[in-house]
Amino acid sequence: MAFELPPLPYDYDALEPVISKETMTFHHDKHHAAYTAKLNEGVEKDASLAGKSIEDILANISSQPPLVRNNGGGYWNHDFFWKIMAPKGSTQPSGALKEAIDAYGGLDQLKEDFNTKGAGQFGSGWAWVIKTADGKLKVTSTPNQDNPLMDVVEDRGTPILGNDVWEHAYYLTYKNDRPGYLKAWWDIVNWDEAGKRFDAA
Ligand code: MN3
Repeated sequence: MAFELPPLPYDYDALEPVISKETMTFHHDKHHAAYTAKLNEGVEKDASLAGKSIEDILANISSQPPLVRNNGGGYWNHDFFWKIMAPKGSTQPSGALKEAIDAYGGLDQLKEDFNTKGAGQFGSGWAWVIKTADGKLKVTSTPNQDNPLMDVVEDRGTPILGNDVWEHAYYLTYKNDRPGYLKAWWDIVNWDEAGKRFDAA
């Protein structure tokens, strides 16, 4: 059974002006579609992967070639990314996640640390907020399409938030201003979805 490109949970222009319709269209229809197709190529080459969930594959990614690591990561990361965004200003942190953010040092501190990680990630990659095994929030980053579910990364945990800092995620609008993109992105966080993931982790 092949992995399928999940549809966006909103219209292509739903995240404007933070992320443009043009960026969303290329990012989903071209980039995410390509990761999905190449993941399926990798799965077809390895019978032991047949029927496995993407989460199972990622948890044992150290046994996989770069084709599966890069595209399995890209497949999962973008599905997660679409879901943890929502139209500008539509949600606010609440519940147990808000309490964890307060324990972390507050939302301003979380944003500052996340933006610093995202801006400092050399080349392409992702900035993350994860829930660690002790139930706390931690800010991390990973290169390329690696993510905190993989057994090859230093900081493992359940992703609560993640931002794509590959140039394809922002260059059409922000050009080389990655920090400006990171700052604006907080306006389109889907805090309801992030809270559900925090509760379930
Ligand atoms: Mn991307």
